[in-house]
Amino acid sequence: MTRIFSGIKPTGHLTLGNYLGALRRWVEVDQHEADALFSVVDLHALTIDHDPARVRRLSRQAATMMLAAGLDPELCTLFVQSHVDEHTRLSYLLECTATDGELRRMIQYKEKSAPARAAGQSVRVSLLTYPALMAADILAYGTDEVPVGEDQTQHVELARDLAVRFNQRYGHTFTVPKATHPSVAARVMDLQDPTSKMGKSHESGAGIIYLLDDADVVRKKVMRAVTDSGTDVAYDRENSPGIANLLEILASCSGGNPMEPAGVYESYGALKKDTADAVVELLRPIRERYAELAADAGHVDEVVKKGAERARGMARPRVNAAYEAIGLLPG
Ligand code: AQP
Repeated sequence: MTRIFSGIKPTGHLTLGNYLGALRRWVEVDQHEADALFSVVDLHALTIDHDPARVRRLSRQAATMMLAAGLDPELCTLFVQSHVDEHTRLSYLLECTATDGELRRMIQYKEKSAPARAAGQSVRVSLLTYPALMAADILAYGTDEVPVGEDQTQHVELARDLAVRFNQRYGHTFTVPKATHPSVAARVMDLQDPTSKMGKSHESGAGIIYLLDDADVVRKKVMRAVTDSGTDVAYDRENSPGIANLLEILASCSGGNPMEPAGVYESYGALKKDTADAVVELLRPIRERYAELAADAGHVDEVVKKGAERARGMARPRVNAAYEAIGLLPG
């Protein structure tokens, strides 16, 4: 059976991008068809300035949201990354396999370190080494496939390179994984800036639809979405990114193709109204289930505790084998 690993970083409230780009497919397809592990990758939230209480709160919230969206602990393994030590144990070996040039080339590193430097702030070493930890998340489980949004492709490519290099140098230890993406909405864009992705840690939330936004807030955000000055509703990512983004969101919510509704609308307003309605309907059951689950934090804690035990059992033999292969004396 195909082994799948993917994760969500608790750096903000989960967004429509997280859902359409990743979570929905984990729920609808991956947990049914594969041996799937899904993790709240909390260690990755420590690579930038963070508030400890907020990270803890967002970690539980992310696990709750993953359950509310439909992950079923009977069908998949849901756990918190820091509860399974094998991730950090393996990460060090992969830092010893990667080069600093490789890590410096990562787009997310460049995008996140440049503004910090420009503002005279220091950059944490972990922001540079984060892809080695992400490679460890993936490789520890003998993962075949990593279902992610397009923004994560480069990191999965690095995990592939490190697996191949490690296997060549020290003997076959890791499965070489590949990234998979949804066919529509692999990159949901910010409604106020449709040339940048909808990211949960952006400071202004005006262009971001959070999964917990209520119907009125969703409607306001979609109706105020930035569009170009024309009137034609055509699917053209390059010249009309705002409209293309709305068409993708609408198609993704209703399971269609963004080209189809493009010809149907005669005004931007009508497209926005239908998109808002589709998003509201998509999120309604998730918000309702979230409210039930959030009232019982003990249940969520129990689910992730059991998930961590299962994950540990899966990761430990491979990580121990990697320690031995690289030349460390067994303890
Ligand atoms: N806008 C998006 N469109 C499609 N997919 C997306 N994902 C995130 N944003 C979009 C996918 O969601 C999964 C979990 O993402 P993550 O939490 O690991 O971190 P990220 O990719 O860095 O997401 P964010 O929301 O943009 O976080 P910040 O703002 O903290 O960097 C991944 O599969 C991701 O591809």
